[in-house]
Amino acid sequence: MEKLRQTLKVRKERAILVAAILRKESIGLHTHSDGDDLIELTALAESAGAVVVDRFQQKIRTINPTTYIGKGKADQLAGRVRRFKADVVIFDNDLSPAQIRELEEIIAVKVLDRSELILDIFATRAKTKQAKLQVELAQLEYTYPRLARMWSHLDSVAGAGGATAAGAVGGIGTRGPGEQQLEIDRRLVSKRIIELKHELANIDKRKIREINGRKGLFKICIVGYTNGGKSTLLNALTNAGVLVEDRLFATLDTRTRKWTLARGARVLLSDTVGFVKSLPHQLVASFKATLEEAINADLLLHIVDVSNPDALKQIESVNNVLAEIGCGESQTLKVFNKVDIVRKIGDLEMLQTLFPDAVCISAKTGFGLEQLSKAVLAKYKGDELLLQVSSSQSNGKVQSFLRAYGQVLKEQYCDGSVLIDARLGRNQLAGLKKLRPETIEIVQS
Ligand SMILES: Nc1nc2c(ncn2[C@@H]2O[C@H](COP(=O)(O)OP(=O)(O)OP(=O)(O)O)[C@@H](O)[C@H]2O)c(=O)[nH]1
Ligand SMILES: [Mg+2]
Repeated sequence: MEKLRQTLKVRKERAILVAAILRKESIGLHTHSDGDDLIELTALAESAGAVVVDRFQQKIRTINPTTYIGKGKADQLAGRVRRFKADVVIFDNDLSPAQIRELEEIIAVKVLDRSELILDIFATRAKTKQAKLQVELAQLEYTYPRLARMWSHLDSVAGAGGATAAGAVGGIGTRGPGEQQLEIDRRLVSKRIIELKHELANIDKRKIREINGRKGLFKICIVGYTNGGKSTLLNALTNAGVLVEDRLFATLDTRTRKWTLARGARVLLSDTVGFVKSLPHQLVASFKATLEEAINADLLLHIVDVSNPDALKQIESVNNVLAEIGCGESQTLKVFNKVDIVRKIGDLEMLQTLFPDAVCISAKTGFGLEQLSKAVLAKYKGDELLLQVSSSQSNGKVQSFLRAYGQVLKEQYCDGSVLIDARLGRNQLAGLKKLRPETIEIVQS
């Protein structure tokens, strides 16, 4: 198993990056400028520890079923691999096992696709036991269908993690293990997958118990594209001391801290793993326990790095992942971060037109945090109700509650009771009811 994971590592290897972009002539829509795919892939490859030596962008009309890019282009790529002494070629696209096999034969070095690269980054970053198990499961599930390739690969590619162009691949024809060995390996992998699922299910249960223990508290989870500034925001609001790095996927687990919005309004704030475009489905599935915080949140703060020219596409990617984990309908507040380094004001204005309720902040300088706190407080309270509450004068808790969480407008005392006119957020109504006042009348909602 260890051998299998080693194969996918790209640490310190010389990498050539390839993005094959399907021409969408019929639609005539340009959703991003040329080169964007490689900017993100470069950041991902560097995050994994690879040294990017060359980049190759190819517009294609159709996907070649055997080699993804055209055969001629694959030959050109082989030439560049020799010229730059590359050890690995990383595609921005997701390739089929057969396509990878074919490409490796032509290019003569290891070929990885985008999902394998992301899985490798997660493997490098995983620190907690839970994260390690989650990544191992995702890697095994993703590579399981590729097992035939992996094993032939191990035999033919010289030393995973340190292969050089010279003599790297002996070709698929020199496949090492026979079919029987392959079958044994498959069985080992599926056994390990079952074990991992079992272990993770236990962690999952513990996590759910932990979250249930926080019932009654208002839970907020910061979500967003990786490197958007989620951990920086958690630190700025709660002094959490979470690691912040200008690197993709700095955070792989979830931290939860108490955050005081205003008098009487204490909430729980969590920071979690970041998302990225086309996050491998297996990874999202196995990170379910980590994402449990987002799934159970009363409010999601969707943080957007508005200094990134791809901000809008990143919002879409995050929405897709949220829908995948079942948070598509959750109450969300958009937070536009990094306004201190926005270069194109026009882009920010366009985003503000699309999302007029978004709050602009800089988690780094502290700009806008006060306004964010107010906006969150409004969500915490819910829409404001005008109430008339009657309570026994001996039950002082009702009055204190209304003073702390709402706004008392009038108090009238008669016959041992007090009649209070007050404003209160809809979400606080349950708390008020628990204190058992004599009557609650909603005068206006
Ligand atoms: N200029 C500027 N930089 C920021 C701001 N917020 C965060 N950053 C920087 O952006 C980088 C990423 O910040 P993180 O807080 O680690 O981002 P994250 O969303 O937690 O990222 P992952 O955990 O990797 O998904 C760091 O270098 C931060 O210093 C901001 O408001 N302005
Ligand atoms: Mg983080």
